[in-house]
Amino acid sequence: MIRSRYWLLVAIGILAISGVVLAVMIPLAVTPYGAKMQSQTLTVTPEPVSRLDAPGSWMLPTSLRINAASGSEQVAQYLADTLDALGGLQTSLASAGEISLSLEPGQPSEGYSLSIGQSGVNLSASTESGLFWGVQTLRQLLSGSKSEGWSLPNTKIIDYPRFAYRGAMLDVARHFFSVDVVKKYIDDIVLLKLNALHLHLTDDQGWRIAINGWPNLTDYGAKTQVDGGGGGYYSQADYKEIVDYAASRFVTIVPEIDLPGHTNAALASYPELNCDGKAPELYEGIKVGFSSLCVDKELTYEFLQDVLSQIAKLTPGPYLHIGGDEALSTPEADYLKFIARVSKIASETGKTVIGWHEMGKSKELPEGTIGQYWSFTTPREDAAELARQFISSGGKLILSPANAIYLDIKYDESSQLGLVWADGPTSLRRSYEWEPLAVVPGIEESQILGVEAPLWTETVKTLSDIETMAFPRIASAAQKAWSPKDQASFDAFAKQVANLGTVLERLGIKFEKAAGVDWH
Ligand code: TNX
Repeated sequence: MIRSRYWLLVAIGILAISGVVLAVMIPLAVTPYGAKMQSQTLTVTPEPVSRLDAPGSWMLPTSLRINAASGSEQVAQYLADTLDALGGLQTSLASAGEISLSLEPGQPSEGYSLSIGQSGVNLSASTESGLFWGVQTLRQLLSGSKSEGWSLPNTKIIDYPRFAYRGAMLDVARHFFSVDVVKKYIDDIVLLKLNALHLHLTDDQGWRIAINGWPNLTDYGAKTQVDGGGGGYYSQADYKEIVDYAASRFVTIVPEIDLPGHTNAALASYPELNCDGKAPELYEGIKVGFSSLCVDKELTYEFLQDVLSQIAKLTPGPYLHIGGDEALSTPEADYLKFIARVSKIASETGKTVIGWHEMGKSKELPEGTIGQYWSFTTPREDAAELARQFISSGGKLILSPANAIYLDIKYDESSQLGLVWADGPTSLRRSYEWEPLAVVPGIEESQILGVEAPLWTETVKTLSDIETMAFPRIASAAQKAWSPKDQASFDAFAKQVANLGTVLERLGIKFEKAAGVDWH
């Protein structure tokens, strides 16, 4: 009797203790990647470094005040505009508020910490860029509607990027895109905390930036694009407008003048740039590797001195990209002579030079030249060796593995847009399942500057085409670039992407309902 009562008490005790433990654990349950039981649909992409949810959510008052610490007014205004655009809220900047932005030293570069609770939102960072990325997290955590109001889940997030360079590339040469389209793409990519936009400004099909002293480049060489339809170019004032807009979104513009191949538009504009003095026809097809600047003419270097110094002067960011890819009609010895000379001209502008990985053939690269790797996630031919050459000359790598994050490759056989090389089609799964450190054997984490997702535009003609090819695969590139090394499985990532789809829809960003995602 006494014994059985004893066991009954023990059993009740165990039940009571486990009940308390469960009650505490369930609301706080954290998966290794931070997705919570309570708010599983309100995931953030790229996945934050750490996240701890609490039960419940905070309803935003319709009349909302943001308290912006001095130095953070620009980000606060961006947040206010973003919130007001949802509908149903009226946001103002004030000396006290439900949302507070503060600048405090001590957090990692571009990092932020965010806490959402019953009294509102606290966002802090060491720099404005950190606050800006924290605001992007907030945008993805919002749920609700204009009529029912908006809420944010109770949570604490600590977050910072794995890599300093997180890029997208837009080819404005194969098809030209207006200043407004480029600005919209900048607005789109910051949602994923990308901080660089590489503009491929020149190619065989068109020269897209005005250069003082060389008017034919734009009067003539900009009039074409793939399959006709006119082309176009940026005046220097247009380009300035783009770099300024990008800077207001903490995005660095990386200009590329592709040399010595991919230069038919320039060669067509100036006969004297050709070795035989004869200008080729303008070109509107999609072949590569048939054009080359004349390596032995002094005029070539006078031309490039003008081009590169003017572009450098117009560009506030630290980088100048000089291409160097697919120079298939430049003999190897000429290529080496040319790269040594032009990379020196480029670095004398004061910028850090970037080149596609073929430039690693040169043993005379300026110290610190960055290589952009575009072979596959498992390197083909001598790509890894060429990439390592940049490391040997004190530089780092930007990784753009073509079989994973070339956004111009078809999603599947039925895709209307896109090309099919690079082992394509490229599913969302394939864009996600790779690890930056495993691409080029023999390099270290610190030798990777970052990750960039290029969008070549042979088949891409409009903003809607751009967005559909980029989203959602660009989210894979963003997660590789931002989130810590041991990343969520594809299945967990697919859940994030499903939530991202809701956010994209709310923001009016087009996307492909790619296979592998249970779209809401
Ligand atoms: C390769 S990869 C290119 C581009 C093409 C692209 C199409 C590289 C540096 N160059 O010229 O547009 O493939 O996917």
